[in-house]
Amino acid sequence: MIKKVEYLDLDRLAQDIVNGRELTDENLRELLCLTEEDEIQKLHYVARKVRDHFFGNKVFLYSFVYFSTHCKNNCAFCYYNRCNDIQRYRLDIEEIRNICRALKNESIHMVDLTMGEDPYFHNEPERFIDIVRTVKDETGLPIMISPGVLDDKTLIQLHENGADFLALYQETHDRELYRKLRVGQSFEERVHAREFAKMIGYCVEDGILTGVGNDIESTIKSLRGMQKNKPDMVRVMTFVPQEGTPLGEVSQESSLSELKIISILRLMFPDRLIPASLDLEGIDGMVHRLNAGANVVTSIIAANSSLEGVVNYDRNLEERDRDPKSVVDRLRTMGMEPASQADFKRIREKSTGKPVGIVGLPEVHA
Ligand code: SAM
Ligand code: MD0
Ligand code: SF4
Repeated sequence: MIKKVEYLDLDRLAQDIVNGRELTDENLRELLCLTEEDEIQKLHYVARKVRDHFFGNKVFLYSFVYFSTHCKNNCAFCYYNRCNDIQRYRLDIEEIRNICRALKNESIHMVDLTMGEDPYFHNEPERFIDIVRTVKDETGLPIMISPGVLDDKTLIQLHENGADFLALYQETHDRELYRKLRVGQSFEERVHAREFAKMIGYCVEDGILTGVGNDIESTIKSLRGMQKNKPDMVRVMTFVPQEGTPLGEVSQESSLSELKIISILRLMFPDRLIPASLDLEGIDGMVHRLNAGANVVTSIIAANSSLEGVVNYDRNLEERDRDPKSVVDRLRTMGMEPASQADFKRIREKSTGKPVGIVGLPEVHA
């Protein structure tokens, strides 16, 4: 599909995708198997053409607030799994309020409130609802929640109190691999939480890991699995082995596979949000991910913050360099710039099918 295709044809291929052409499994297989640098660059070129058709040079920026690193689960890939003997923290409401005050003056489109499946909040959801309400009151910004699996009632209450976006990544839609990664966690419950959230008016993000034992066929299963749930945002992250975890000794894959999958995600989800996470390779890594077709920058953390990311490429560095200003400065060198909040509102309204911020089931279009 990409092999031996000249740039002229690539523009036509990009136009076909914009016009609704769907990739077959055979196309996916061929793209995932690309190894020649010039063919991979053509894939990235087509992905950028498609992205630029829908978003121009505009990028969305999410601030990342990991407010509790306690977790009752033991995901084999995660530094914060309950069996890992690490320092953990849980922010109180005043610490969160202070973070919000700093956030207000930055060109951020959404605040991502993330936690481990911390029993302090999971057993008393009102505590989390209170945080969401506080962040909404303090910033007035759209809020993404990344809390792990929550029941329907709690998802409704959170949405009623200001949660706009649910991030809940399946990691893989290959059930056998899922069992090895999200140990002891229900595959169906995770899928249901995203489907229910979508139904009651959230925008939803699904994501997969690569370099975690996923072969080509497993990756195709995951790409199709994400497509089925019609997410508003889709991501892929390279698995980064974490000290003290069951997969800690696995050798880390280069980001080439992640970059290929970002471009493939762009061709499969042409008008959706696709992140370049700073968590993996910081701002230099952001450039490659945007050039592969991403259009969101996530895991933005203030320069003086001591908060964790999730993978934390900069855990042992003196200074964080993933603050909003550093991100925007680098975007500008690429001829890109932050989108407006109005752009973001339009995207969320298009996804939810109703004015954002209104709670309740979307009206059914006859
Ligand atoms: N506890 C919540 C959950 O598990 O959904 C939120 C925590 S954070 C958003 C978890 C996500 O970060 C995982 O779903 C995974 O995609 C990513 N992640 C965690 N550990 C990782 C690692 N070592 N390498 C790459 N991605 C990782
Ligand atoms: C990121 N550290 O985007 C964040 C995290 C959670 N919704 C996102 C994985 O890399
Ligand atoms: Fe806990 Fe989430 Fe990490 Fe799994 S990925 S161990 S649920 S914080």
